[in-house]
Amino acid sequence: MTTALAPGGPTLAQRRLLVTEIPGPRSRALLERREAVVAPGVGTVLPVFVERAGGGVLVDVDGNSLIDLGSGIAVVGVGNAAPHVVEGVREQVERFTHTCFMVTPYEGYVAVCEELARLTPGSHAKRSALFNTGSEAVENAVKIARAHTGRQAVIAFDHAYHGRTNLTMALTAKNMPYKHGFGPFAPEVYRMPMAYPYRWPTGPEQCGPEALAAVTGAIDAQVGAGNVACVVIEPIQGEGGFVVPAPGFLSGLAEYCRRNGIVFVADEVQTGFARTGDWFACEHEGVVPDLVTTAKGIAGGLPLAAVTGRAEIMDAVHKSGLGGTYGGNPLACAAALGAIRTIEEQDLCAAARRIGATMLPRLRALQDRCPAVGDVRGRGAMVAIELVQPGTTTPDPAATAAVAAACHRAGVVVLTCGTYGNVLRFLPPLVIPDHLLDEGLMVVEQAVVALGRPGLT
Ligand code: PLZ
Repeated sequence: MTTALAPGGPTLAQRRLLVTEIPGPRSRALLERREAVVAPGVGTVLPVFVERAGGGVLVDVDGNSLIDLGSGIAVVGVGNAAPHVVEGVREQVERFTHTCFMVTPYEGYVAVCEELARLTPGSHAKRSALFNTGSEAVENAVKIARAHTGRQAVIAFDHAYHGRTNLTMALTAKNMPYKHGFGPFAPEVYRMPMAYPYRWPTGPEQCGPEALAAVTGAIDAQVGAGNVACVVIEPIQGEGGFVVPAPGFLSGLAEYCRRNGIVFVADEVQTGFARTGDWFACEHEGVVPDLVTTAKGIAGGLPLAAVTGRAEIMDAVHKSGLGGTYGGNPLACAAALGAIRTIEEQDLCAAARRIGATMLPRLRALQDRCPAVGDVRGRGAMVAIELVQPGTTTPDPAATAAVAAACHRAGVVVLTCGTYGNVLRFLPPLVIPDHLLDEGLMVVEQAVVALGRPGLT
C-alpha cells in the first residue's frame, strides 16, 4: 500500500493511486501544524504534503500517488529528481556549497552562461548574469536596459505576470492576489493592450495587426518611443491565462523596438527550456530578443534565474552593478547543467511537441461537446482551456474552480490561471509517460463534462 521506501525520481512507480481521501489524514495533520506557523498569505493549491516525486507523479505522505500536470508551476520539465540533476548536485554539494561568485568564482557559473549563450535565440555575442528567481531576473533586465539606454520608461502588457517584487508587481497586471494593498508601485511603467485573440473585440483575425497598431500608437502618443528603455513581454503569457499572442504581434513589436532603440525583453521564465516545443517560445516566430529572462525550467527545481542578452547591452552596466549573495549558487548551476543535458539527451523539445499534439486535439474535441469550454490554446506542453458561461465569452471562475477541485479529488494536480481566474492550465513534466498523460486528460475531460450536472463536480 505504501510507497514510503520507494526512491523518488523516475524510478517511482508511474501510476495514479488513491489510498485515502484527498488530502489524507497525515496531510491534514501537517496542514494543522502549518496553519499555526506559516504565514497565511502564502497560498496553496492542493494541501497534500509531498514525500517523493518523479516522472509524472507526486506521492504524498499518505501514500497517494497523484498525476502531476503542473510541474511545480513549469519548473520540473525534466522531471522531479532527474538523474543528471541529482548527480550534478550531489557531486557539487560534497565539494563546496557556496563561495559567492562575487567573492571567489567557480566554473559552474561560467559553464551555465556558456550554455545560455549557445541555447538562447540569435548567434550574436551574448553575456549572462545569474540570479535566484524569475522576479529578480526581470527586475535586473530592467536595470540593464535602463543603464544601456539612459531612458526610464518600461512597457508591460495587459494580463502580464512578471513577479512579486516591487518593480515586478508594477509590471504584473492582475490586482488580486498579487498587488492588492501592496502599493505604491514603481513608477514609469506603462501598460499596453495584449494581442489576446479570443477576447479581441473585432475578432481573432484582426487581433495581431490591430493590437500592434494600438500599442505602437499609444507608446508614440503617450510615452514617446525615445523615453522607453524596454518592452517586457512573455512570448506566451503564463499566469495571465496562457495567452498566445496573435501571429505577427511579437515580431512586429520586436521590429518597432529595433527601429526605436528600445530593448526588447522576452520574459521566458515560464515558457523557456523546451516547455513550448522549442528551447524558447520566441523561436516559434523567429523573434530574437535583445534580453531573455529565464528561471523555472532552467535547473530542474533548484532556484536559478538568468538574464542573457546582447553583449553591447549587458556590457553597459558599471562594474559590480549587478549581483546578489546567492545568484548562480554552485548547487543551482550544477543542477542547471544536469537539466540542460537531460533536455538534450532525451530531446525534450520533441517530447513537449508530442504532449501538445496529444492534448490539443483532445481538448478541442471536449470544446465541441462542452459549451463551457470557450477556448483551447497553447503550444507544446503549455496548454490551457478557458471556461465561460455557455453561449457567451463571460468568464466562469466558479466552474474553473469546480473542475480543478474535481481533478484534485481524483488525484490529478492541475492549476488555474488567468486575469479572470477562468483558465485551467496544463504544464506536465516533459518526461510524463503517455499512459499518465492519457489518464490525467481523461480525468479532466470527465470533470468538464460533469459541469452543469449538479452534484457531480
Ligand atoms: N515571469 C513569466 O511566470 C513566475 C508565479 C507563481 P519567480 N510564475 C509563477 C506565484 O504565484 O508566485 C514568473 C513567470 C514569469 C516571472 C515570474 C516570477 O518568477 O521565480 O516566481 O520570482
